[in-house]
Amino acid sequence: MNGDGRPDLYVANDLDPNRLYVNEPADDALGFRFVEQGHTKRVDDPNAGMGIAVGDYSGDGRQDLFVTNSRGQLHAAYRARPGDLPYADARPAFVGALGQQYTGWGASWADLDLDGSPELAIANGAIPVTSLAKDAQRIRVVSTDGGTIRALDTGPSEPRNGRGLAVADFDNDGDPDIAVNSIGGALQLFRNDGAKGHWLEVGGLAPGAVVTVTLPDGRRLVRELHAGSSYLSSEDPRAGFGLGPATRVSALPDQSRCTSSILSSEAQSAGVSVNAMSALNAIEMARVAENCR
Ligand SMILES: [Ca+2]
Ligand SMILES: [Ca+2]
Ligand SMILES: [Ca+2]
Ligand SMILES: [Ca+2]
Repeated sequence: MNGDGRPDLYVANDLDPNRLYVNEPADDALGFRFVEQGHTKRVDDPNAGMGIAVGDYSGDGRQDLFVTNSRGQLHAAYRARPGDLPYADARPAFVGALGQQYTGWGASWADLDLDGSPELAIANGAIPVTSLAKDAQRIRVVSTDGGTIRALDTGPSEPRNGRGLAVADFDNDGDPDIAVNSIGGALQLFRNDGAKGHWLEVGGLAPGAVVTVTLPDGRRLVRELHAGSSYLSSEDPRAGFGLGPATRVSALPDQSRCTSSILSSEAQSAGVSVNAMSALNAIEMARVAENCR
């Protein structure tokens, strides 16, 4: 959360305010302690927090927070700011696209159309569940292009009593796909078809690792690898990037403690050959990660 290389904990906390436990060094056998800073950093939303999505929707390289809440409450959204500044309240940017009629659960950022800007997918389902049919709600997806949050058409998806939501490129064709589990319903697997952009998938790194991809126009895409985010779910262990029309990028994995390791990997990325690029990068990234241990 504060970019110091020590993993922190952010907790969506249902009936209590969300908590932020910042990891600080301690002079004892454990070597660290957690200091609660939810209020100080202004991320202590008191609503019915369920799922957490972490991603840089604002495009400044800093990881922002989105937390799903219940019907009638605004979902919590926090934009990271530089240095020690508290997070900015980004709820007003999202409410126009998401409204307050849905109860949100799992949530994940992913660049679904591979254009270099992330989308946010949210599983929904009303509570308390009194009727599986009546309480079912559709998955929602918003785009963030140009800093404006817009609702996207999710097509003819069946409403479900959605809970967990996980993003992974399950068919390994470069675009992120979405799985949603639900109460009293079958798993939904949304295969992503038609994304036009080029892409890069970086594997072989541990959760907490940060990968930065620099596009030819200088724009930086920063992804942090997570395990167990969203809600009752976990993500693809690879970091996926949509590159838009770019066919050459540089990628830099950074595990923070590893300040002496620098990798600038340039490779061709076009059409099907991008798979070879991903494999090449995965090997190089794994080597850098090994050096960092
Ligand atoms: Ca930290
Ligand atoms: Ca950001
Ligand atoms: Ca996109
Ligand atoms: Ca896919």
